[in-house]
Amino acid sequence: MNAHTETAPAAAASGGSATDKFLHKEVRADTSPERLSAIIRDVLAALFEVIRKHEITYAEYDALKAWLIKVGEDGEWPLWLDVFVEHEVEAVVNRNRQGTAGSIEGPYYVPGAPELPAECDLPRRADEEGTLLLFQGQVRAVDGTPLPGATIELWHADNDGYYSQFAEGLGIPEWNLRGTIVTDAEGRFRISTIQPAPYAIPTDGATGQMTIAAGWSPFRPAHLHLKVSHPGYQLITSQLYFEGGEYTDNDIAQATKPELMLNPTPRTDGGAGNEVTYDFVLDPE
Ligand code: MBD
Ligand code: FE
Repeated sequence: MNAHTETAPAAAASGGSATDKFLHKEVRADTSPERLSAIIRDVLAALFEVIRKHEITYAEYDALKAWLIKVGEDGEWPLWLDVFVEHEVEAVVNRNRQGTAGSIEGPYYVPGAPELPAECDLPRRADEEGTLLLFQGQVRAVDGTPLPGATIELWHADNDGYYSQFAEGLGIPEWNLRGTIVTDAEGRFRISTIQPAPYAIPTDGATGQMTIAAGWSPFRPAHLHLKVSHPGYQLITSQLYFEGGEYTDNDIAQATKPELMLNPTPRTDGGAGNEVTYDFVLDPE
């Protein structure tokens, strides 16, 4: 516990503010009426199967209605969908990748974070808590060619598991622990930040209430979020986790992968904190 935990944000101010952000996103799926019909029919068929299998009662049907209404009222549809559904979409969309594995984007990405040079400090408060982390590596193509001028969008939670712009009332600066890093002439980057804490789904909103009611853990393991891109290559959205960290084998969002584990070790160059190297490999378009 520390100063930042004293005013835990309400669900409406964390999971809920993801709805306000999402409503600014341009959404266009171009799904044909035939495809839409087939998808909806299959979704309903899967639901009917569950109703028959579990012999759903009218009380349970009404509880479902009440809960669905509350997810919307709490503004938690982006949170609920990204926690419980996105991993399956990610698996399908990225199934043929040769390069770095993908993982889910989650509800807390914000485009347009300040641009930073290859060697940089991710914006953080003067009194930012947490173990310092030097995160370095290289961006390459699948054929091994280094990619100078590649873009790494990096965002992550603070030492209490909160994201800037999604924790009203905590006074976290707008772009705290968010940045758009551009790789150097050799495709390398060297970013100084802190290690995030695990994330807990807010337990006062409909998503957390469902999770607790089912007896599930509301946690995600500590993670870094990334979008890595370069003209001529496919953008990859992924996450990196910390080997041996809490909840790495019990992620409520089922978004960990063995190839996305970091193993930071104490810095050997006299600098404080830990260092870790991770290289990204991009698939051609
Ligand atoms: C997160 O921080 C996150 O990454 C996901 C996928 C869902 C909820 C919170
Ligand atoms: Fe996250």
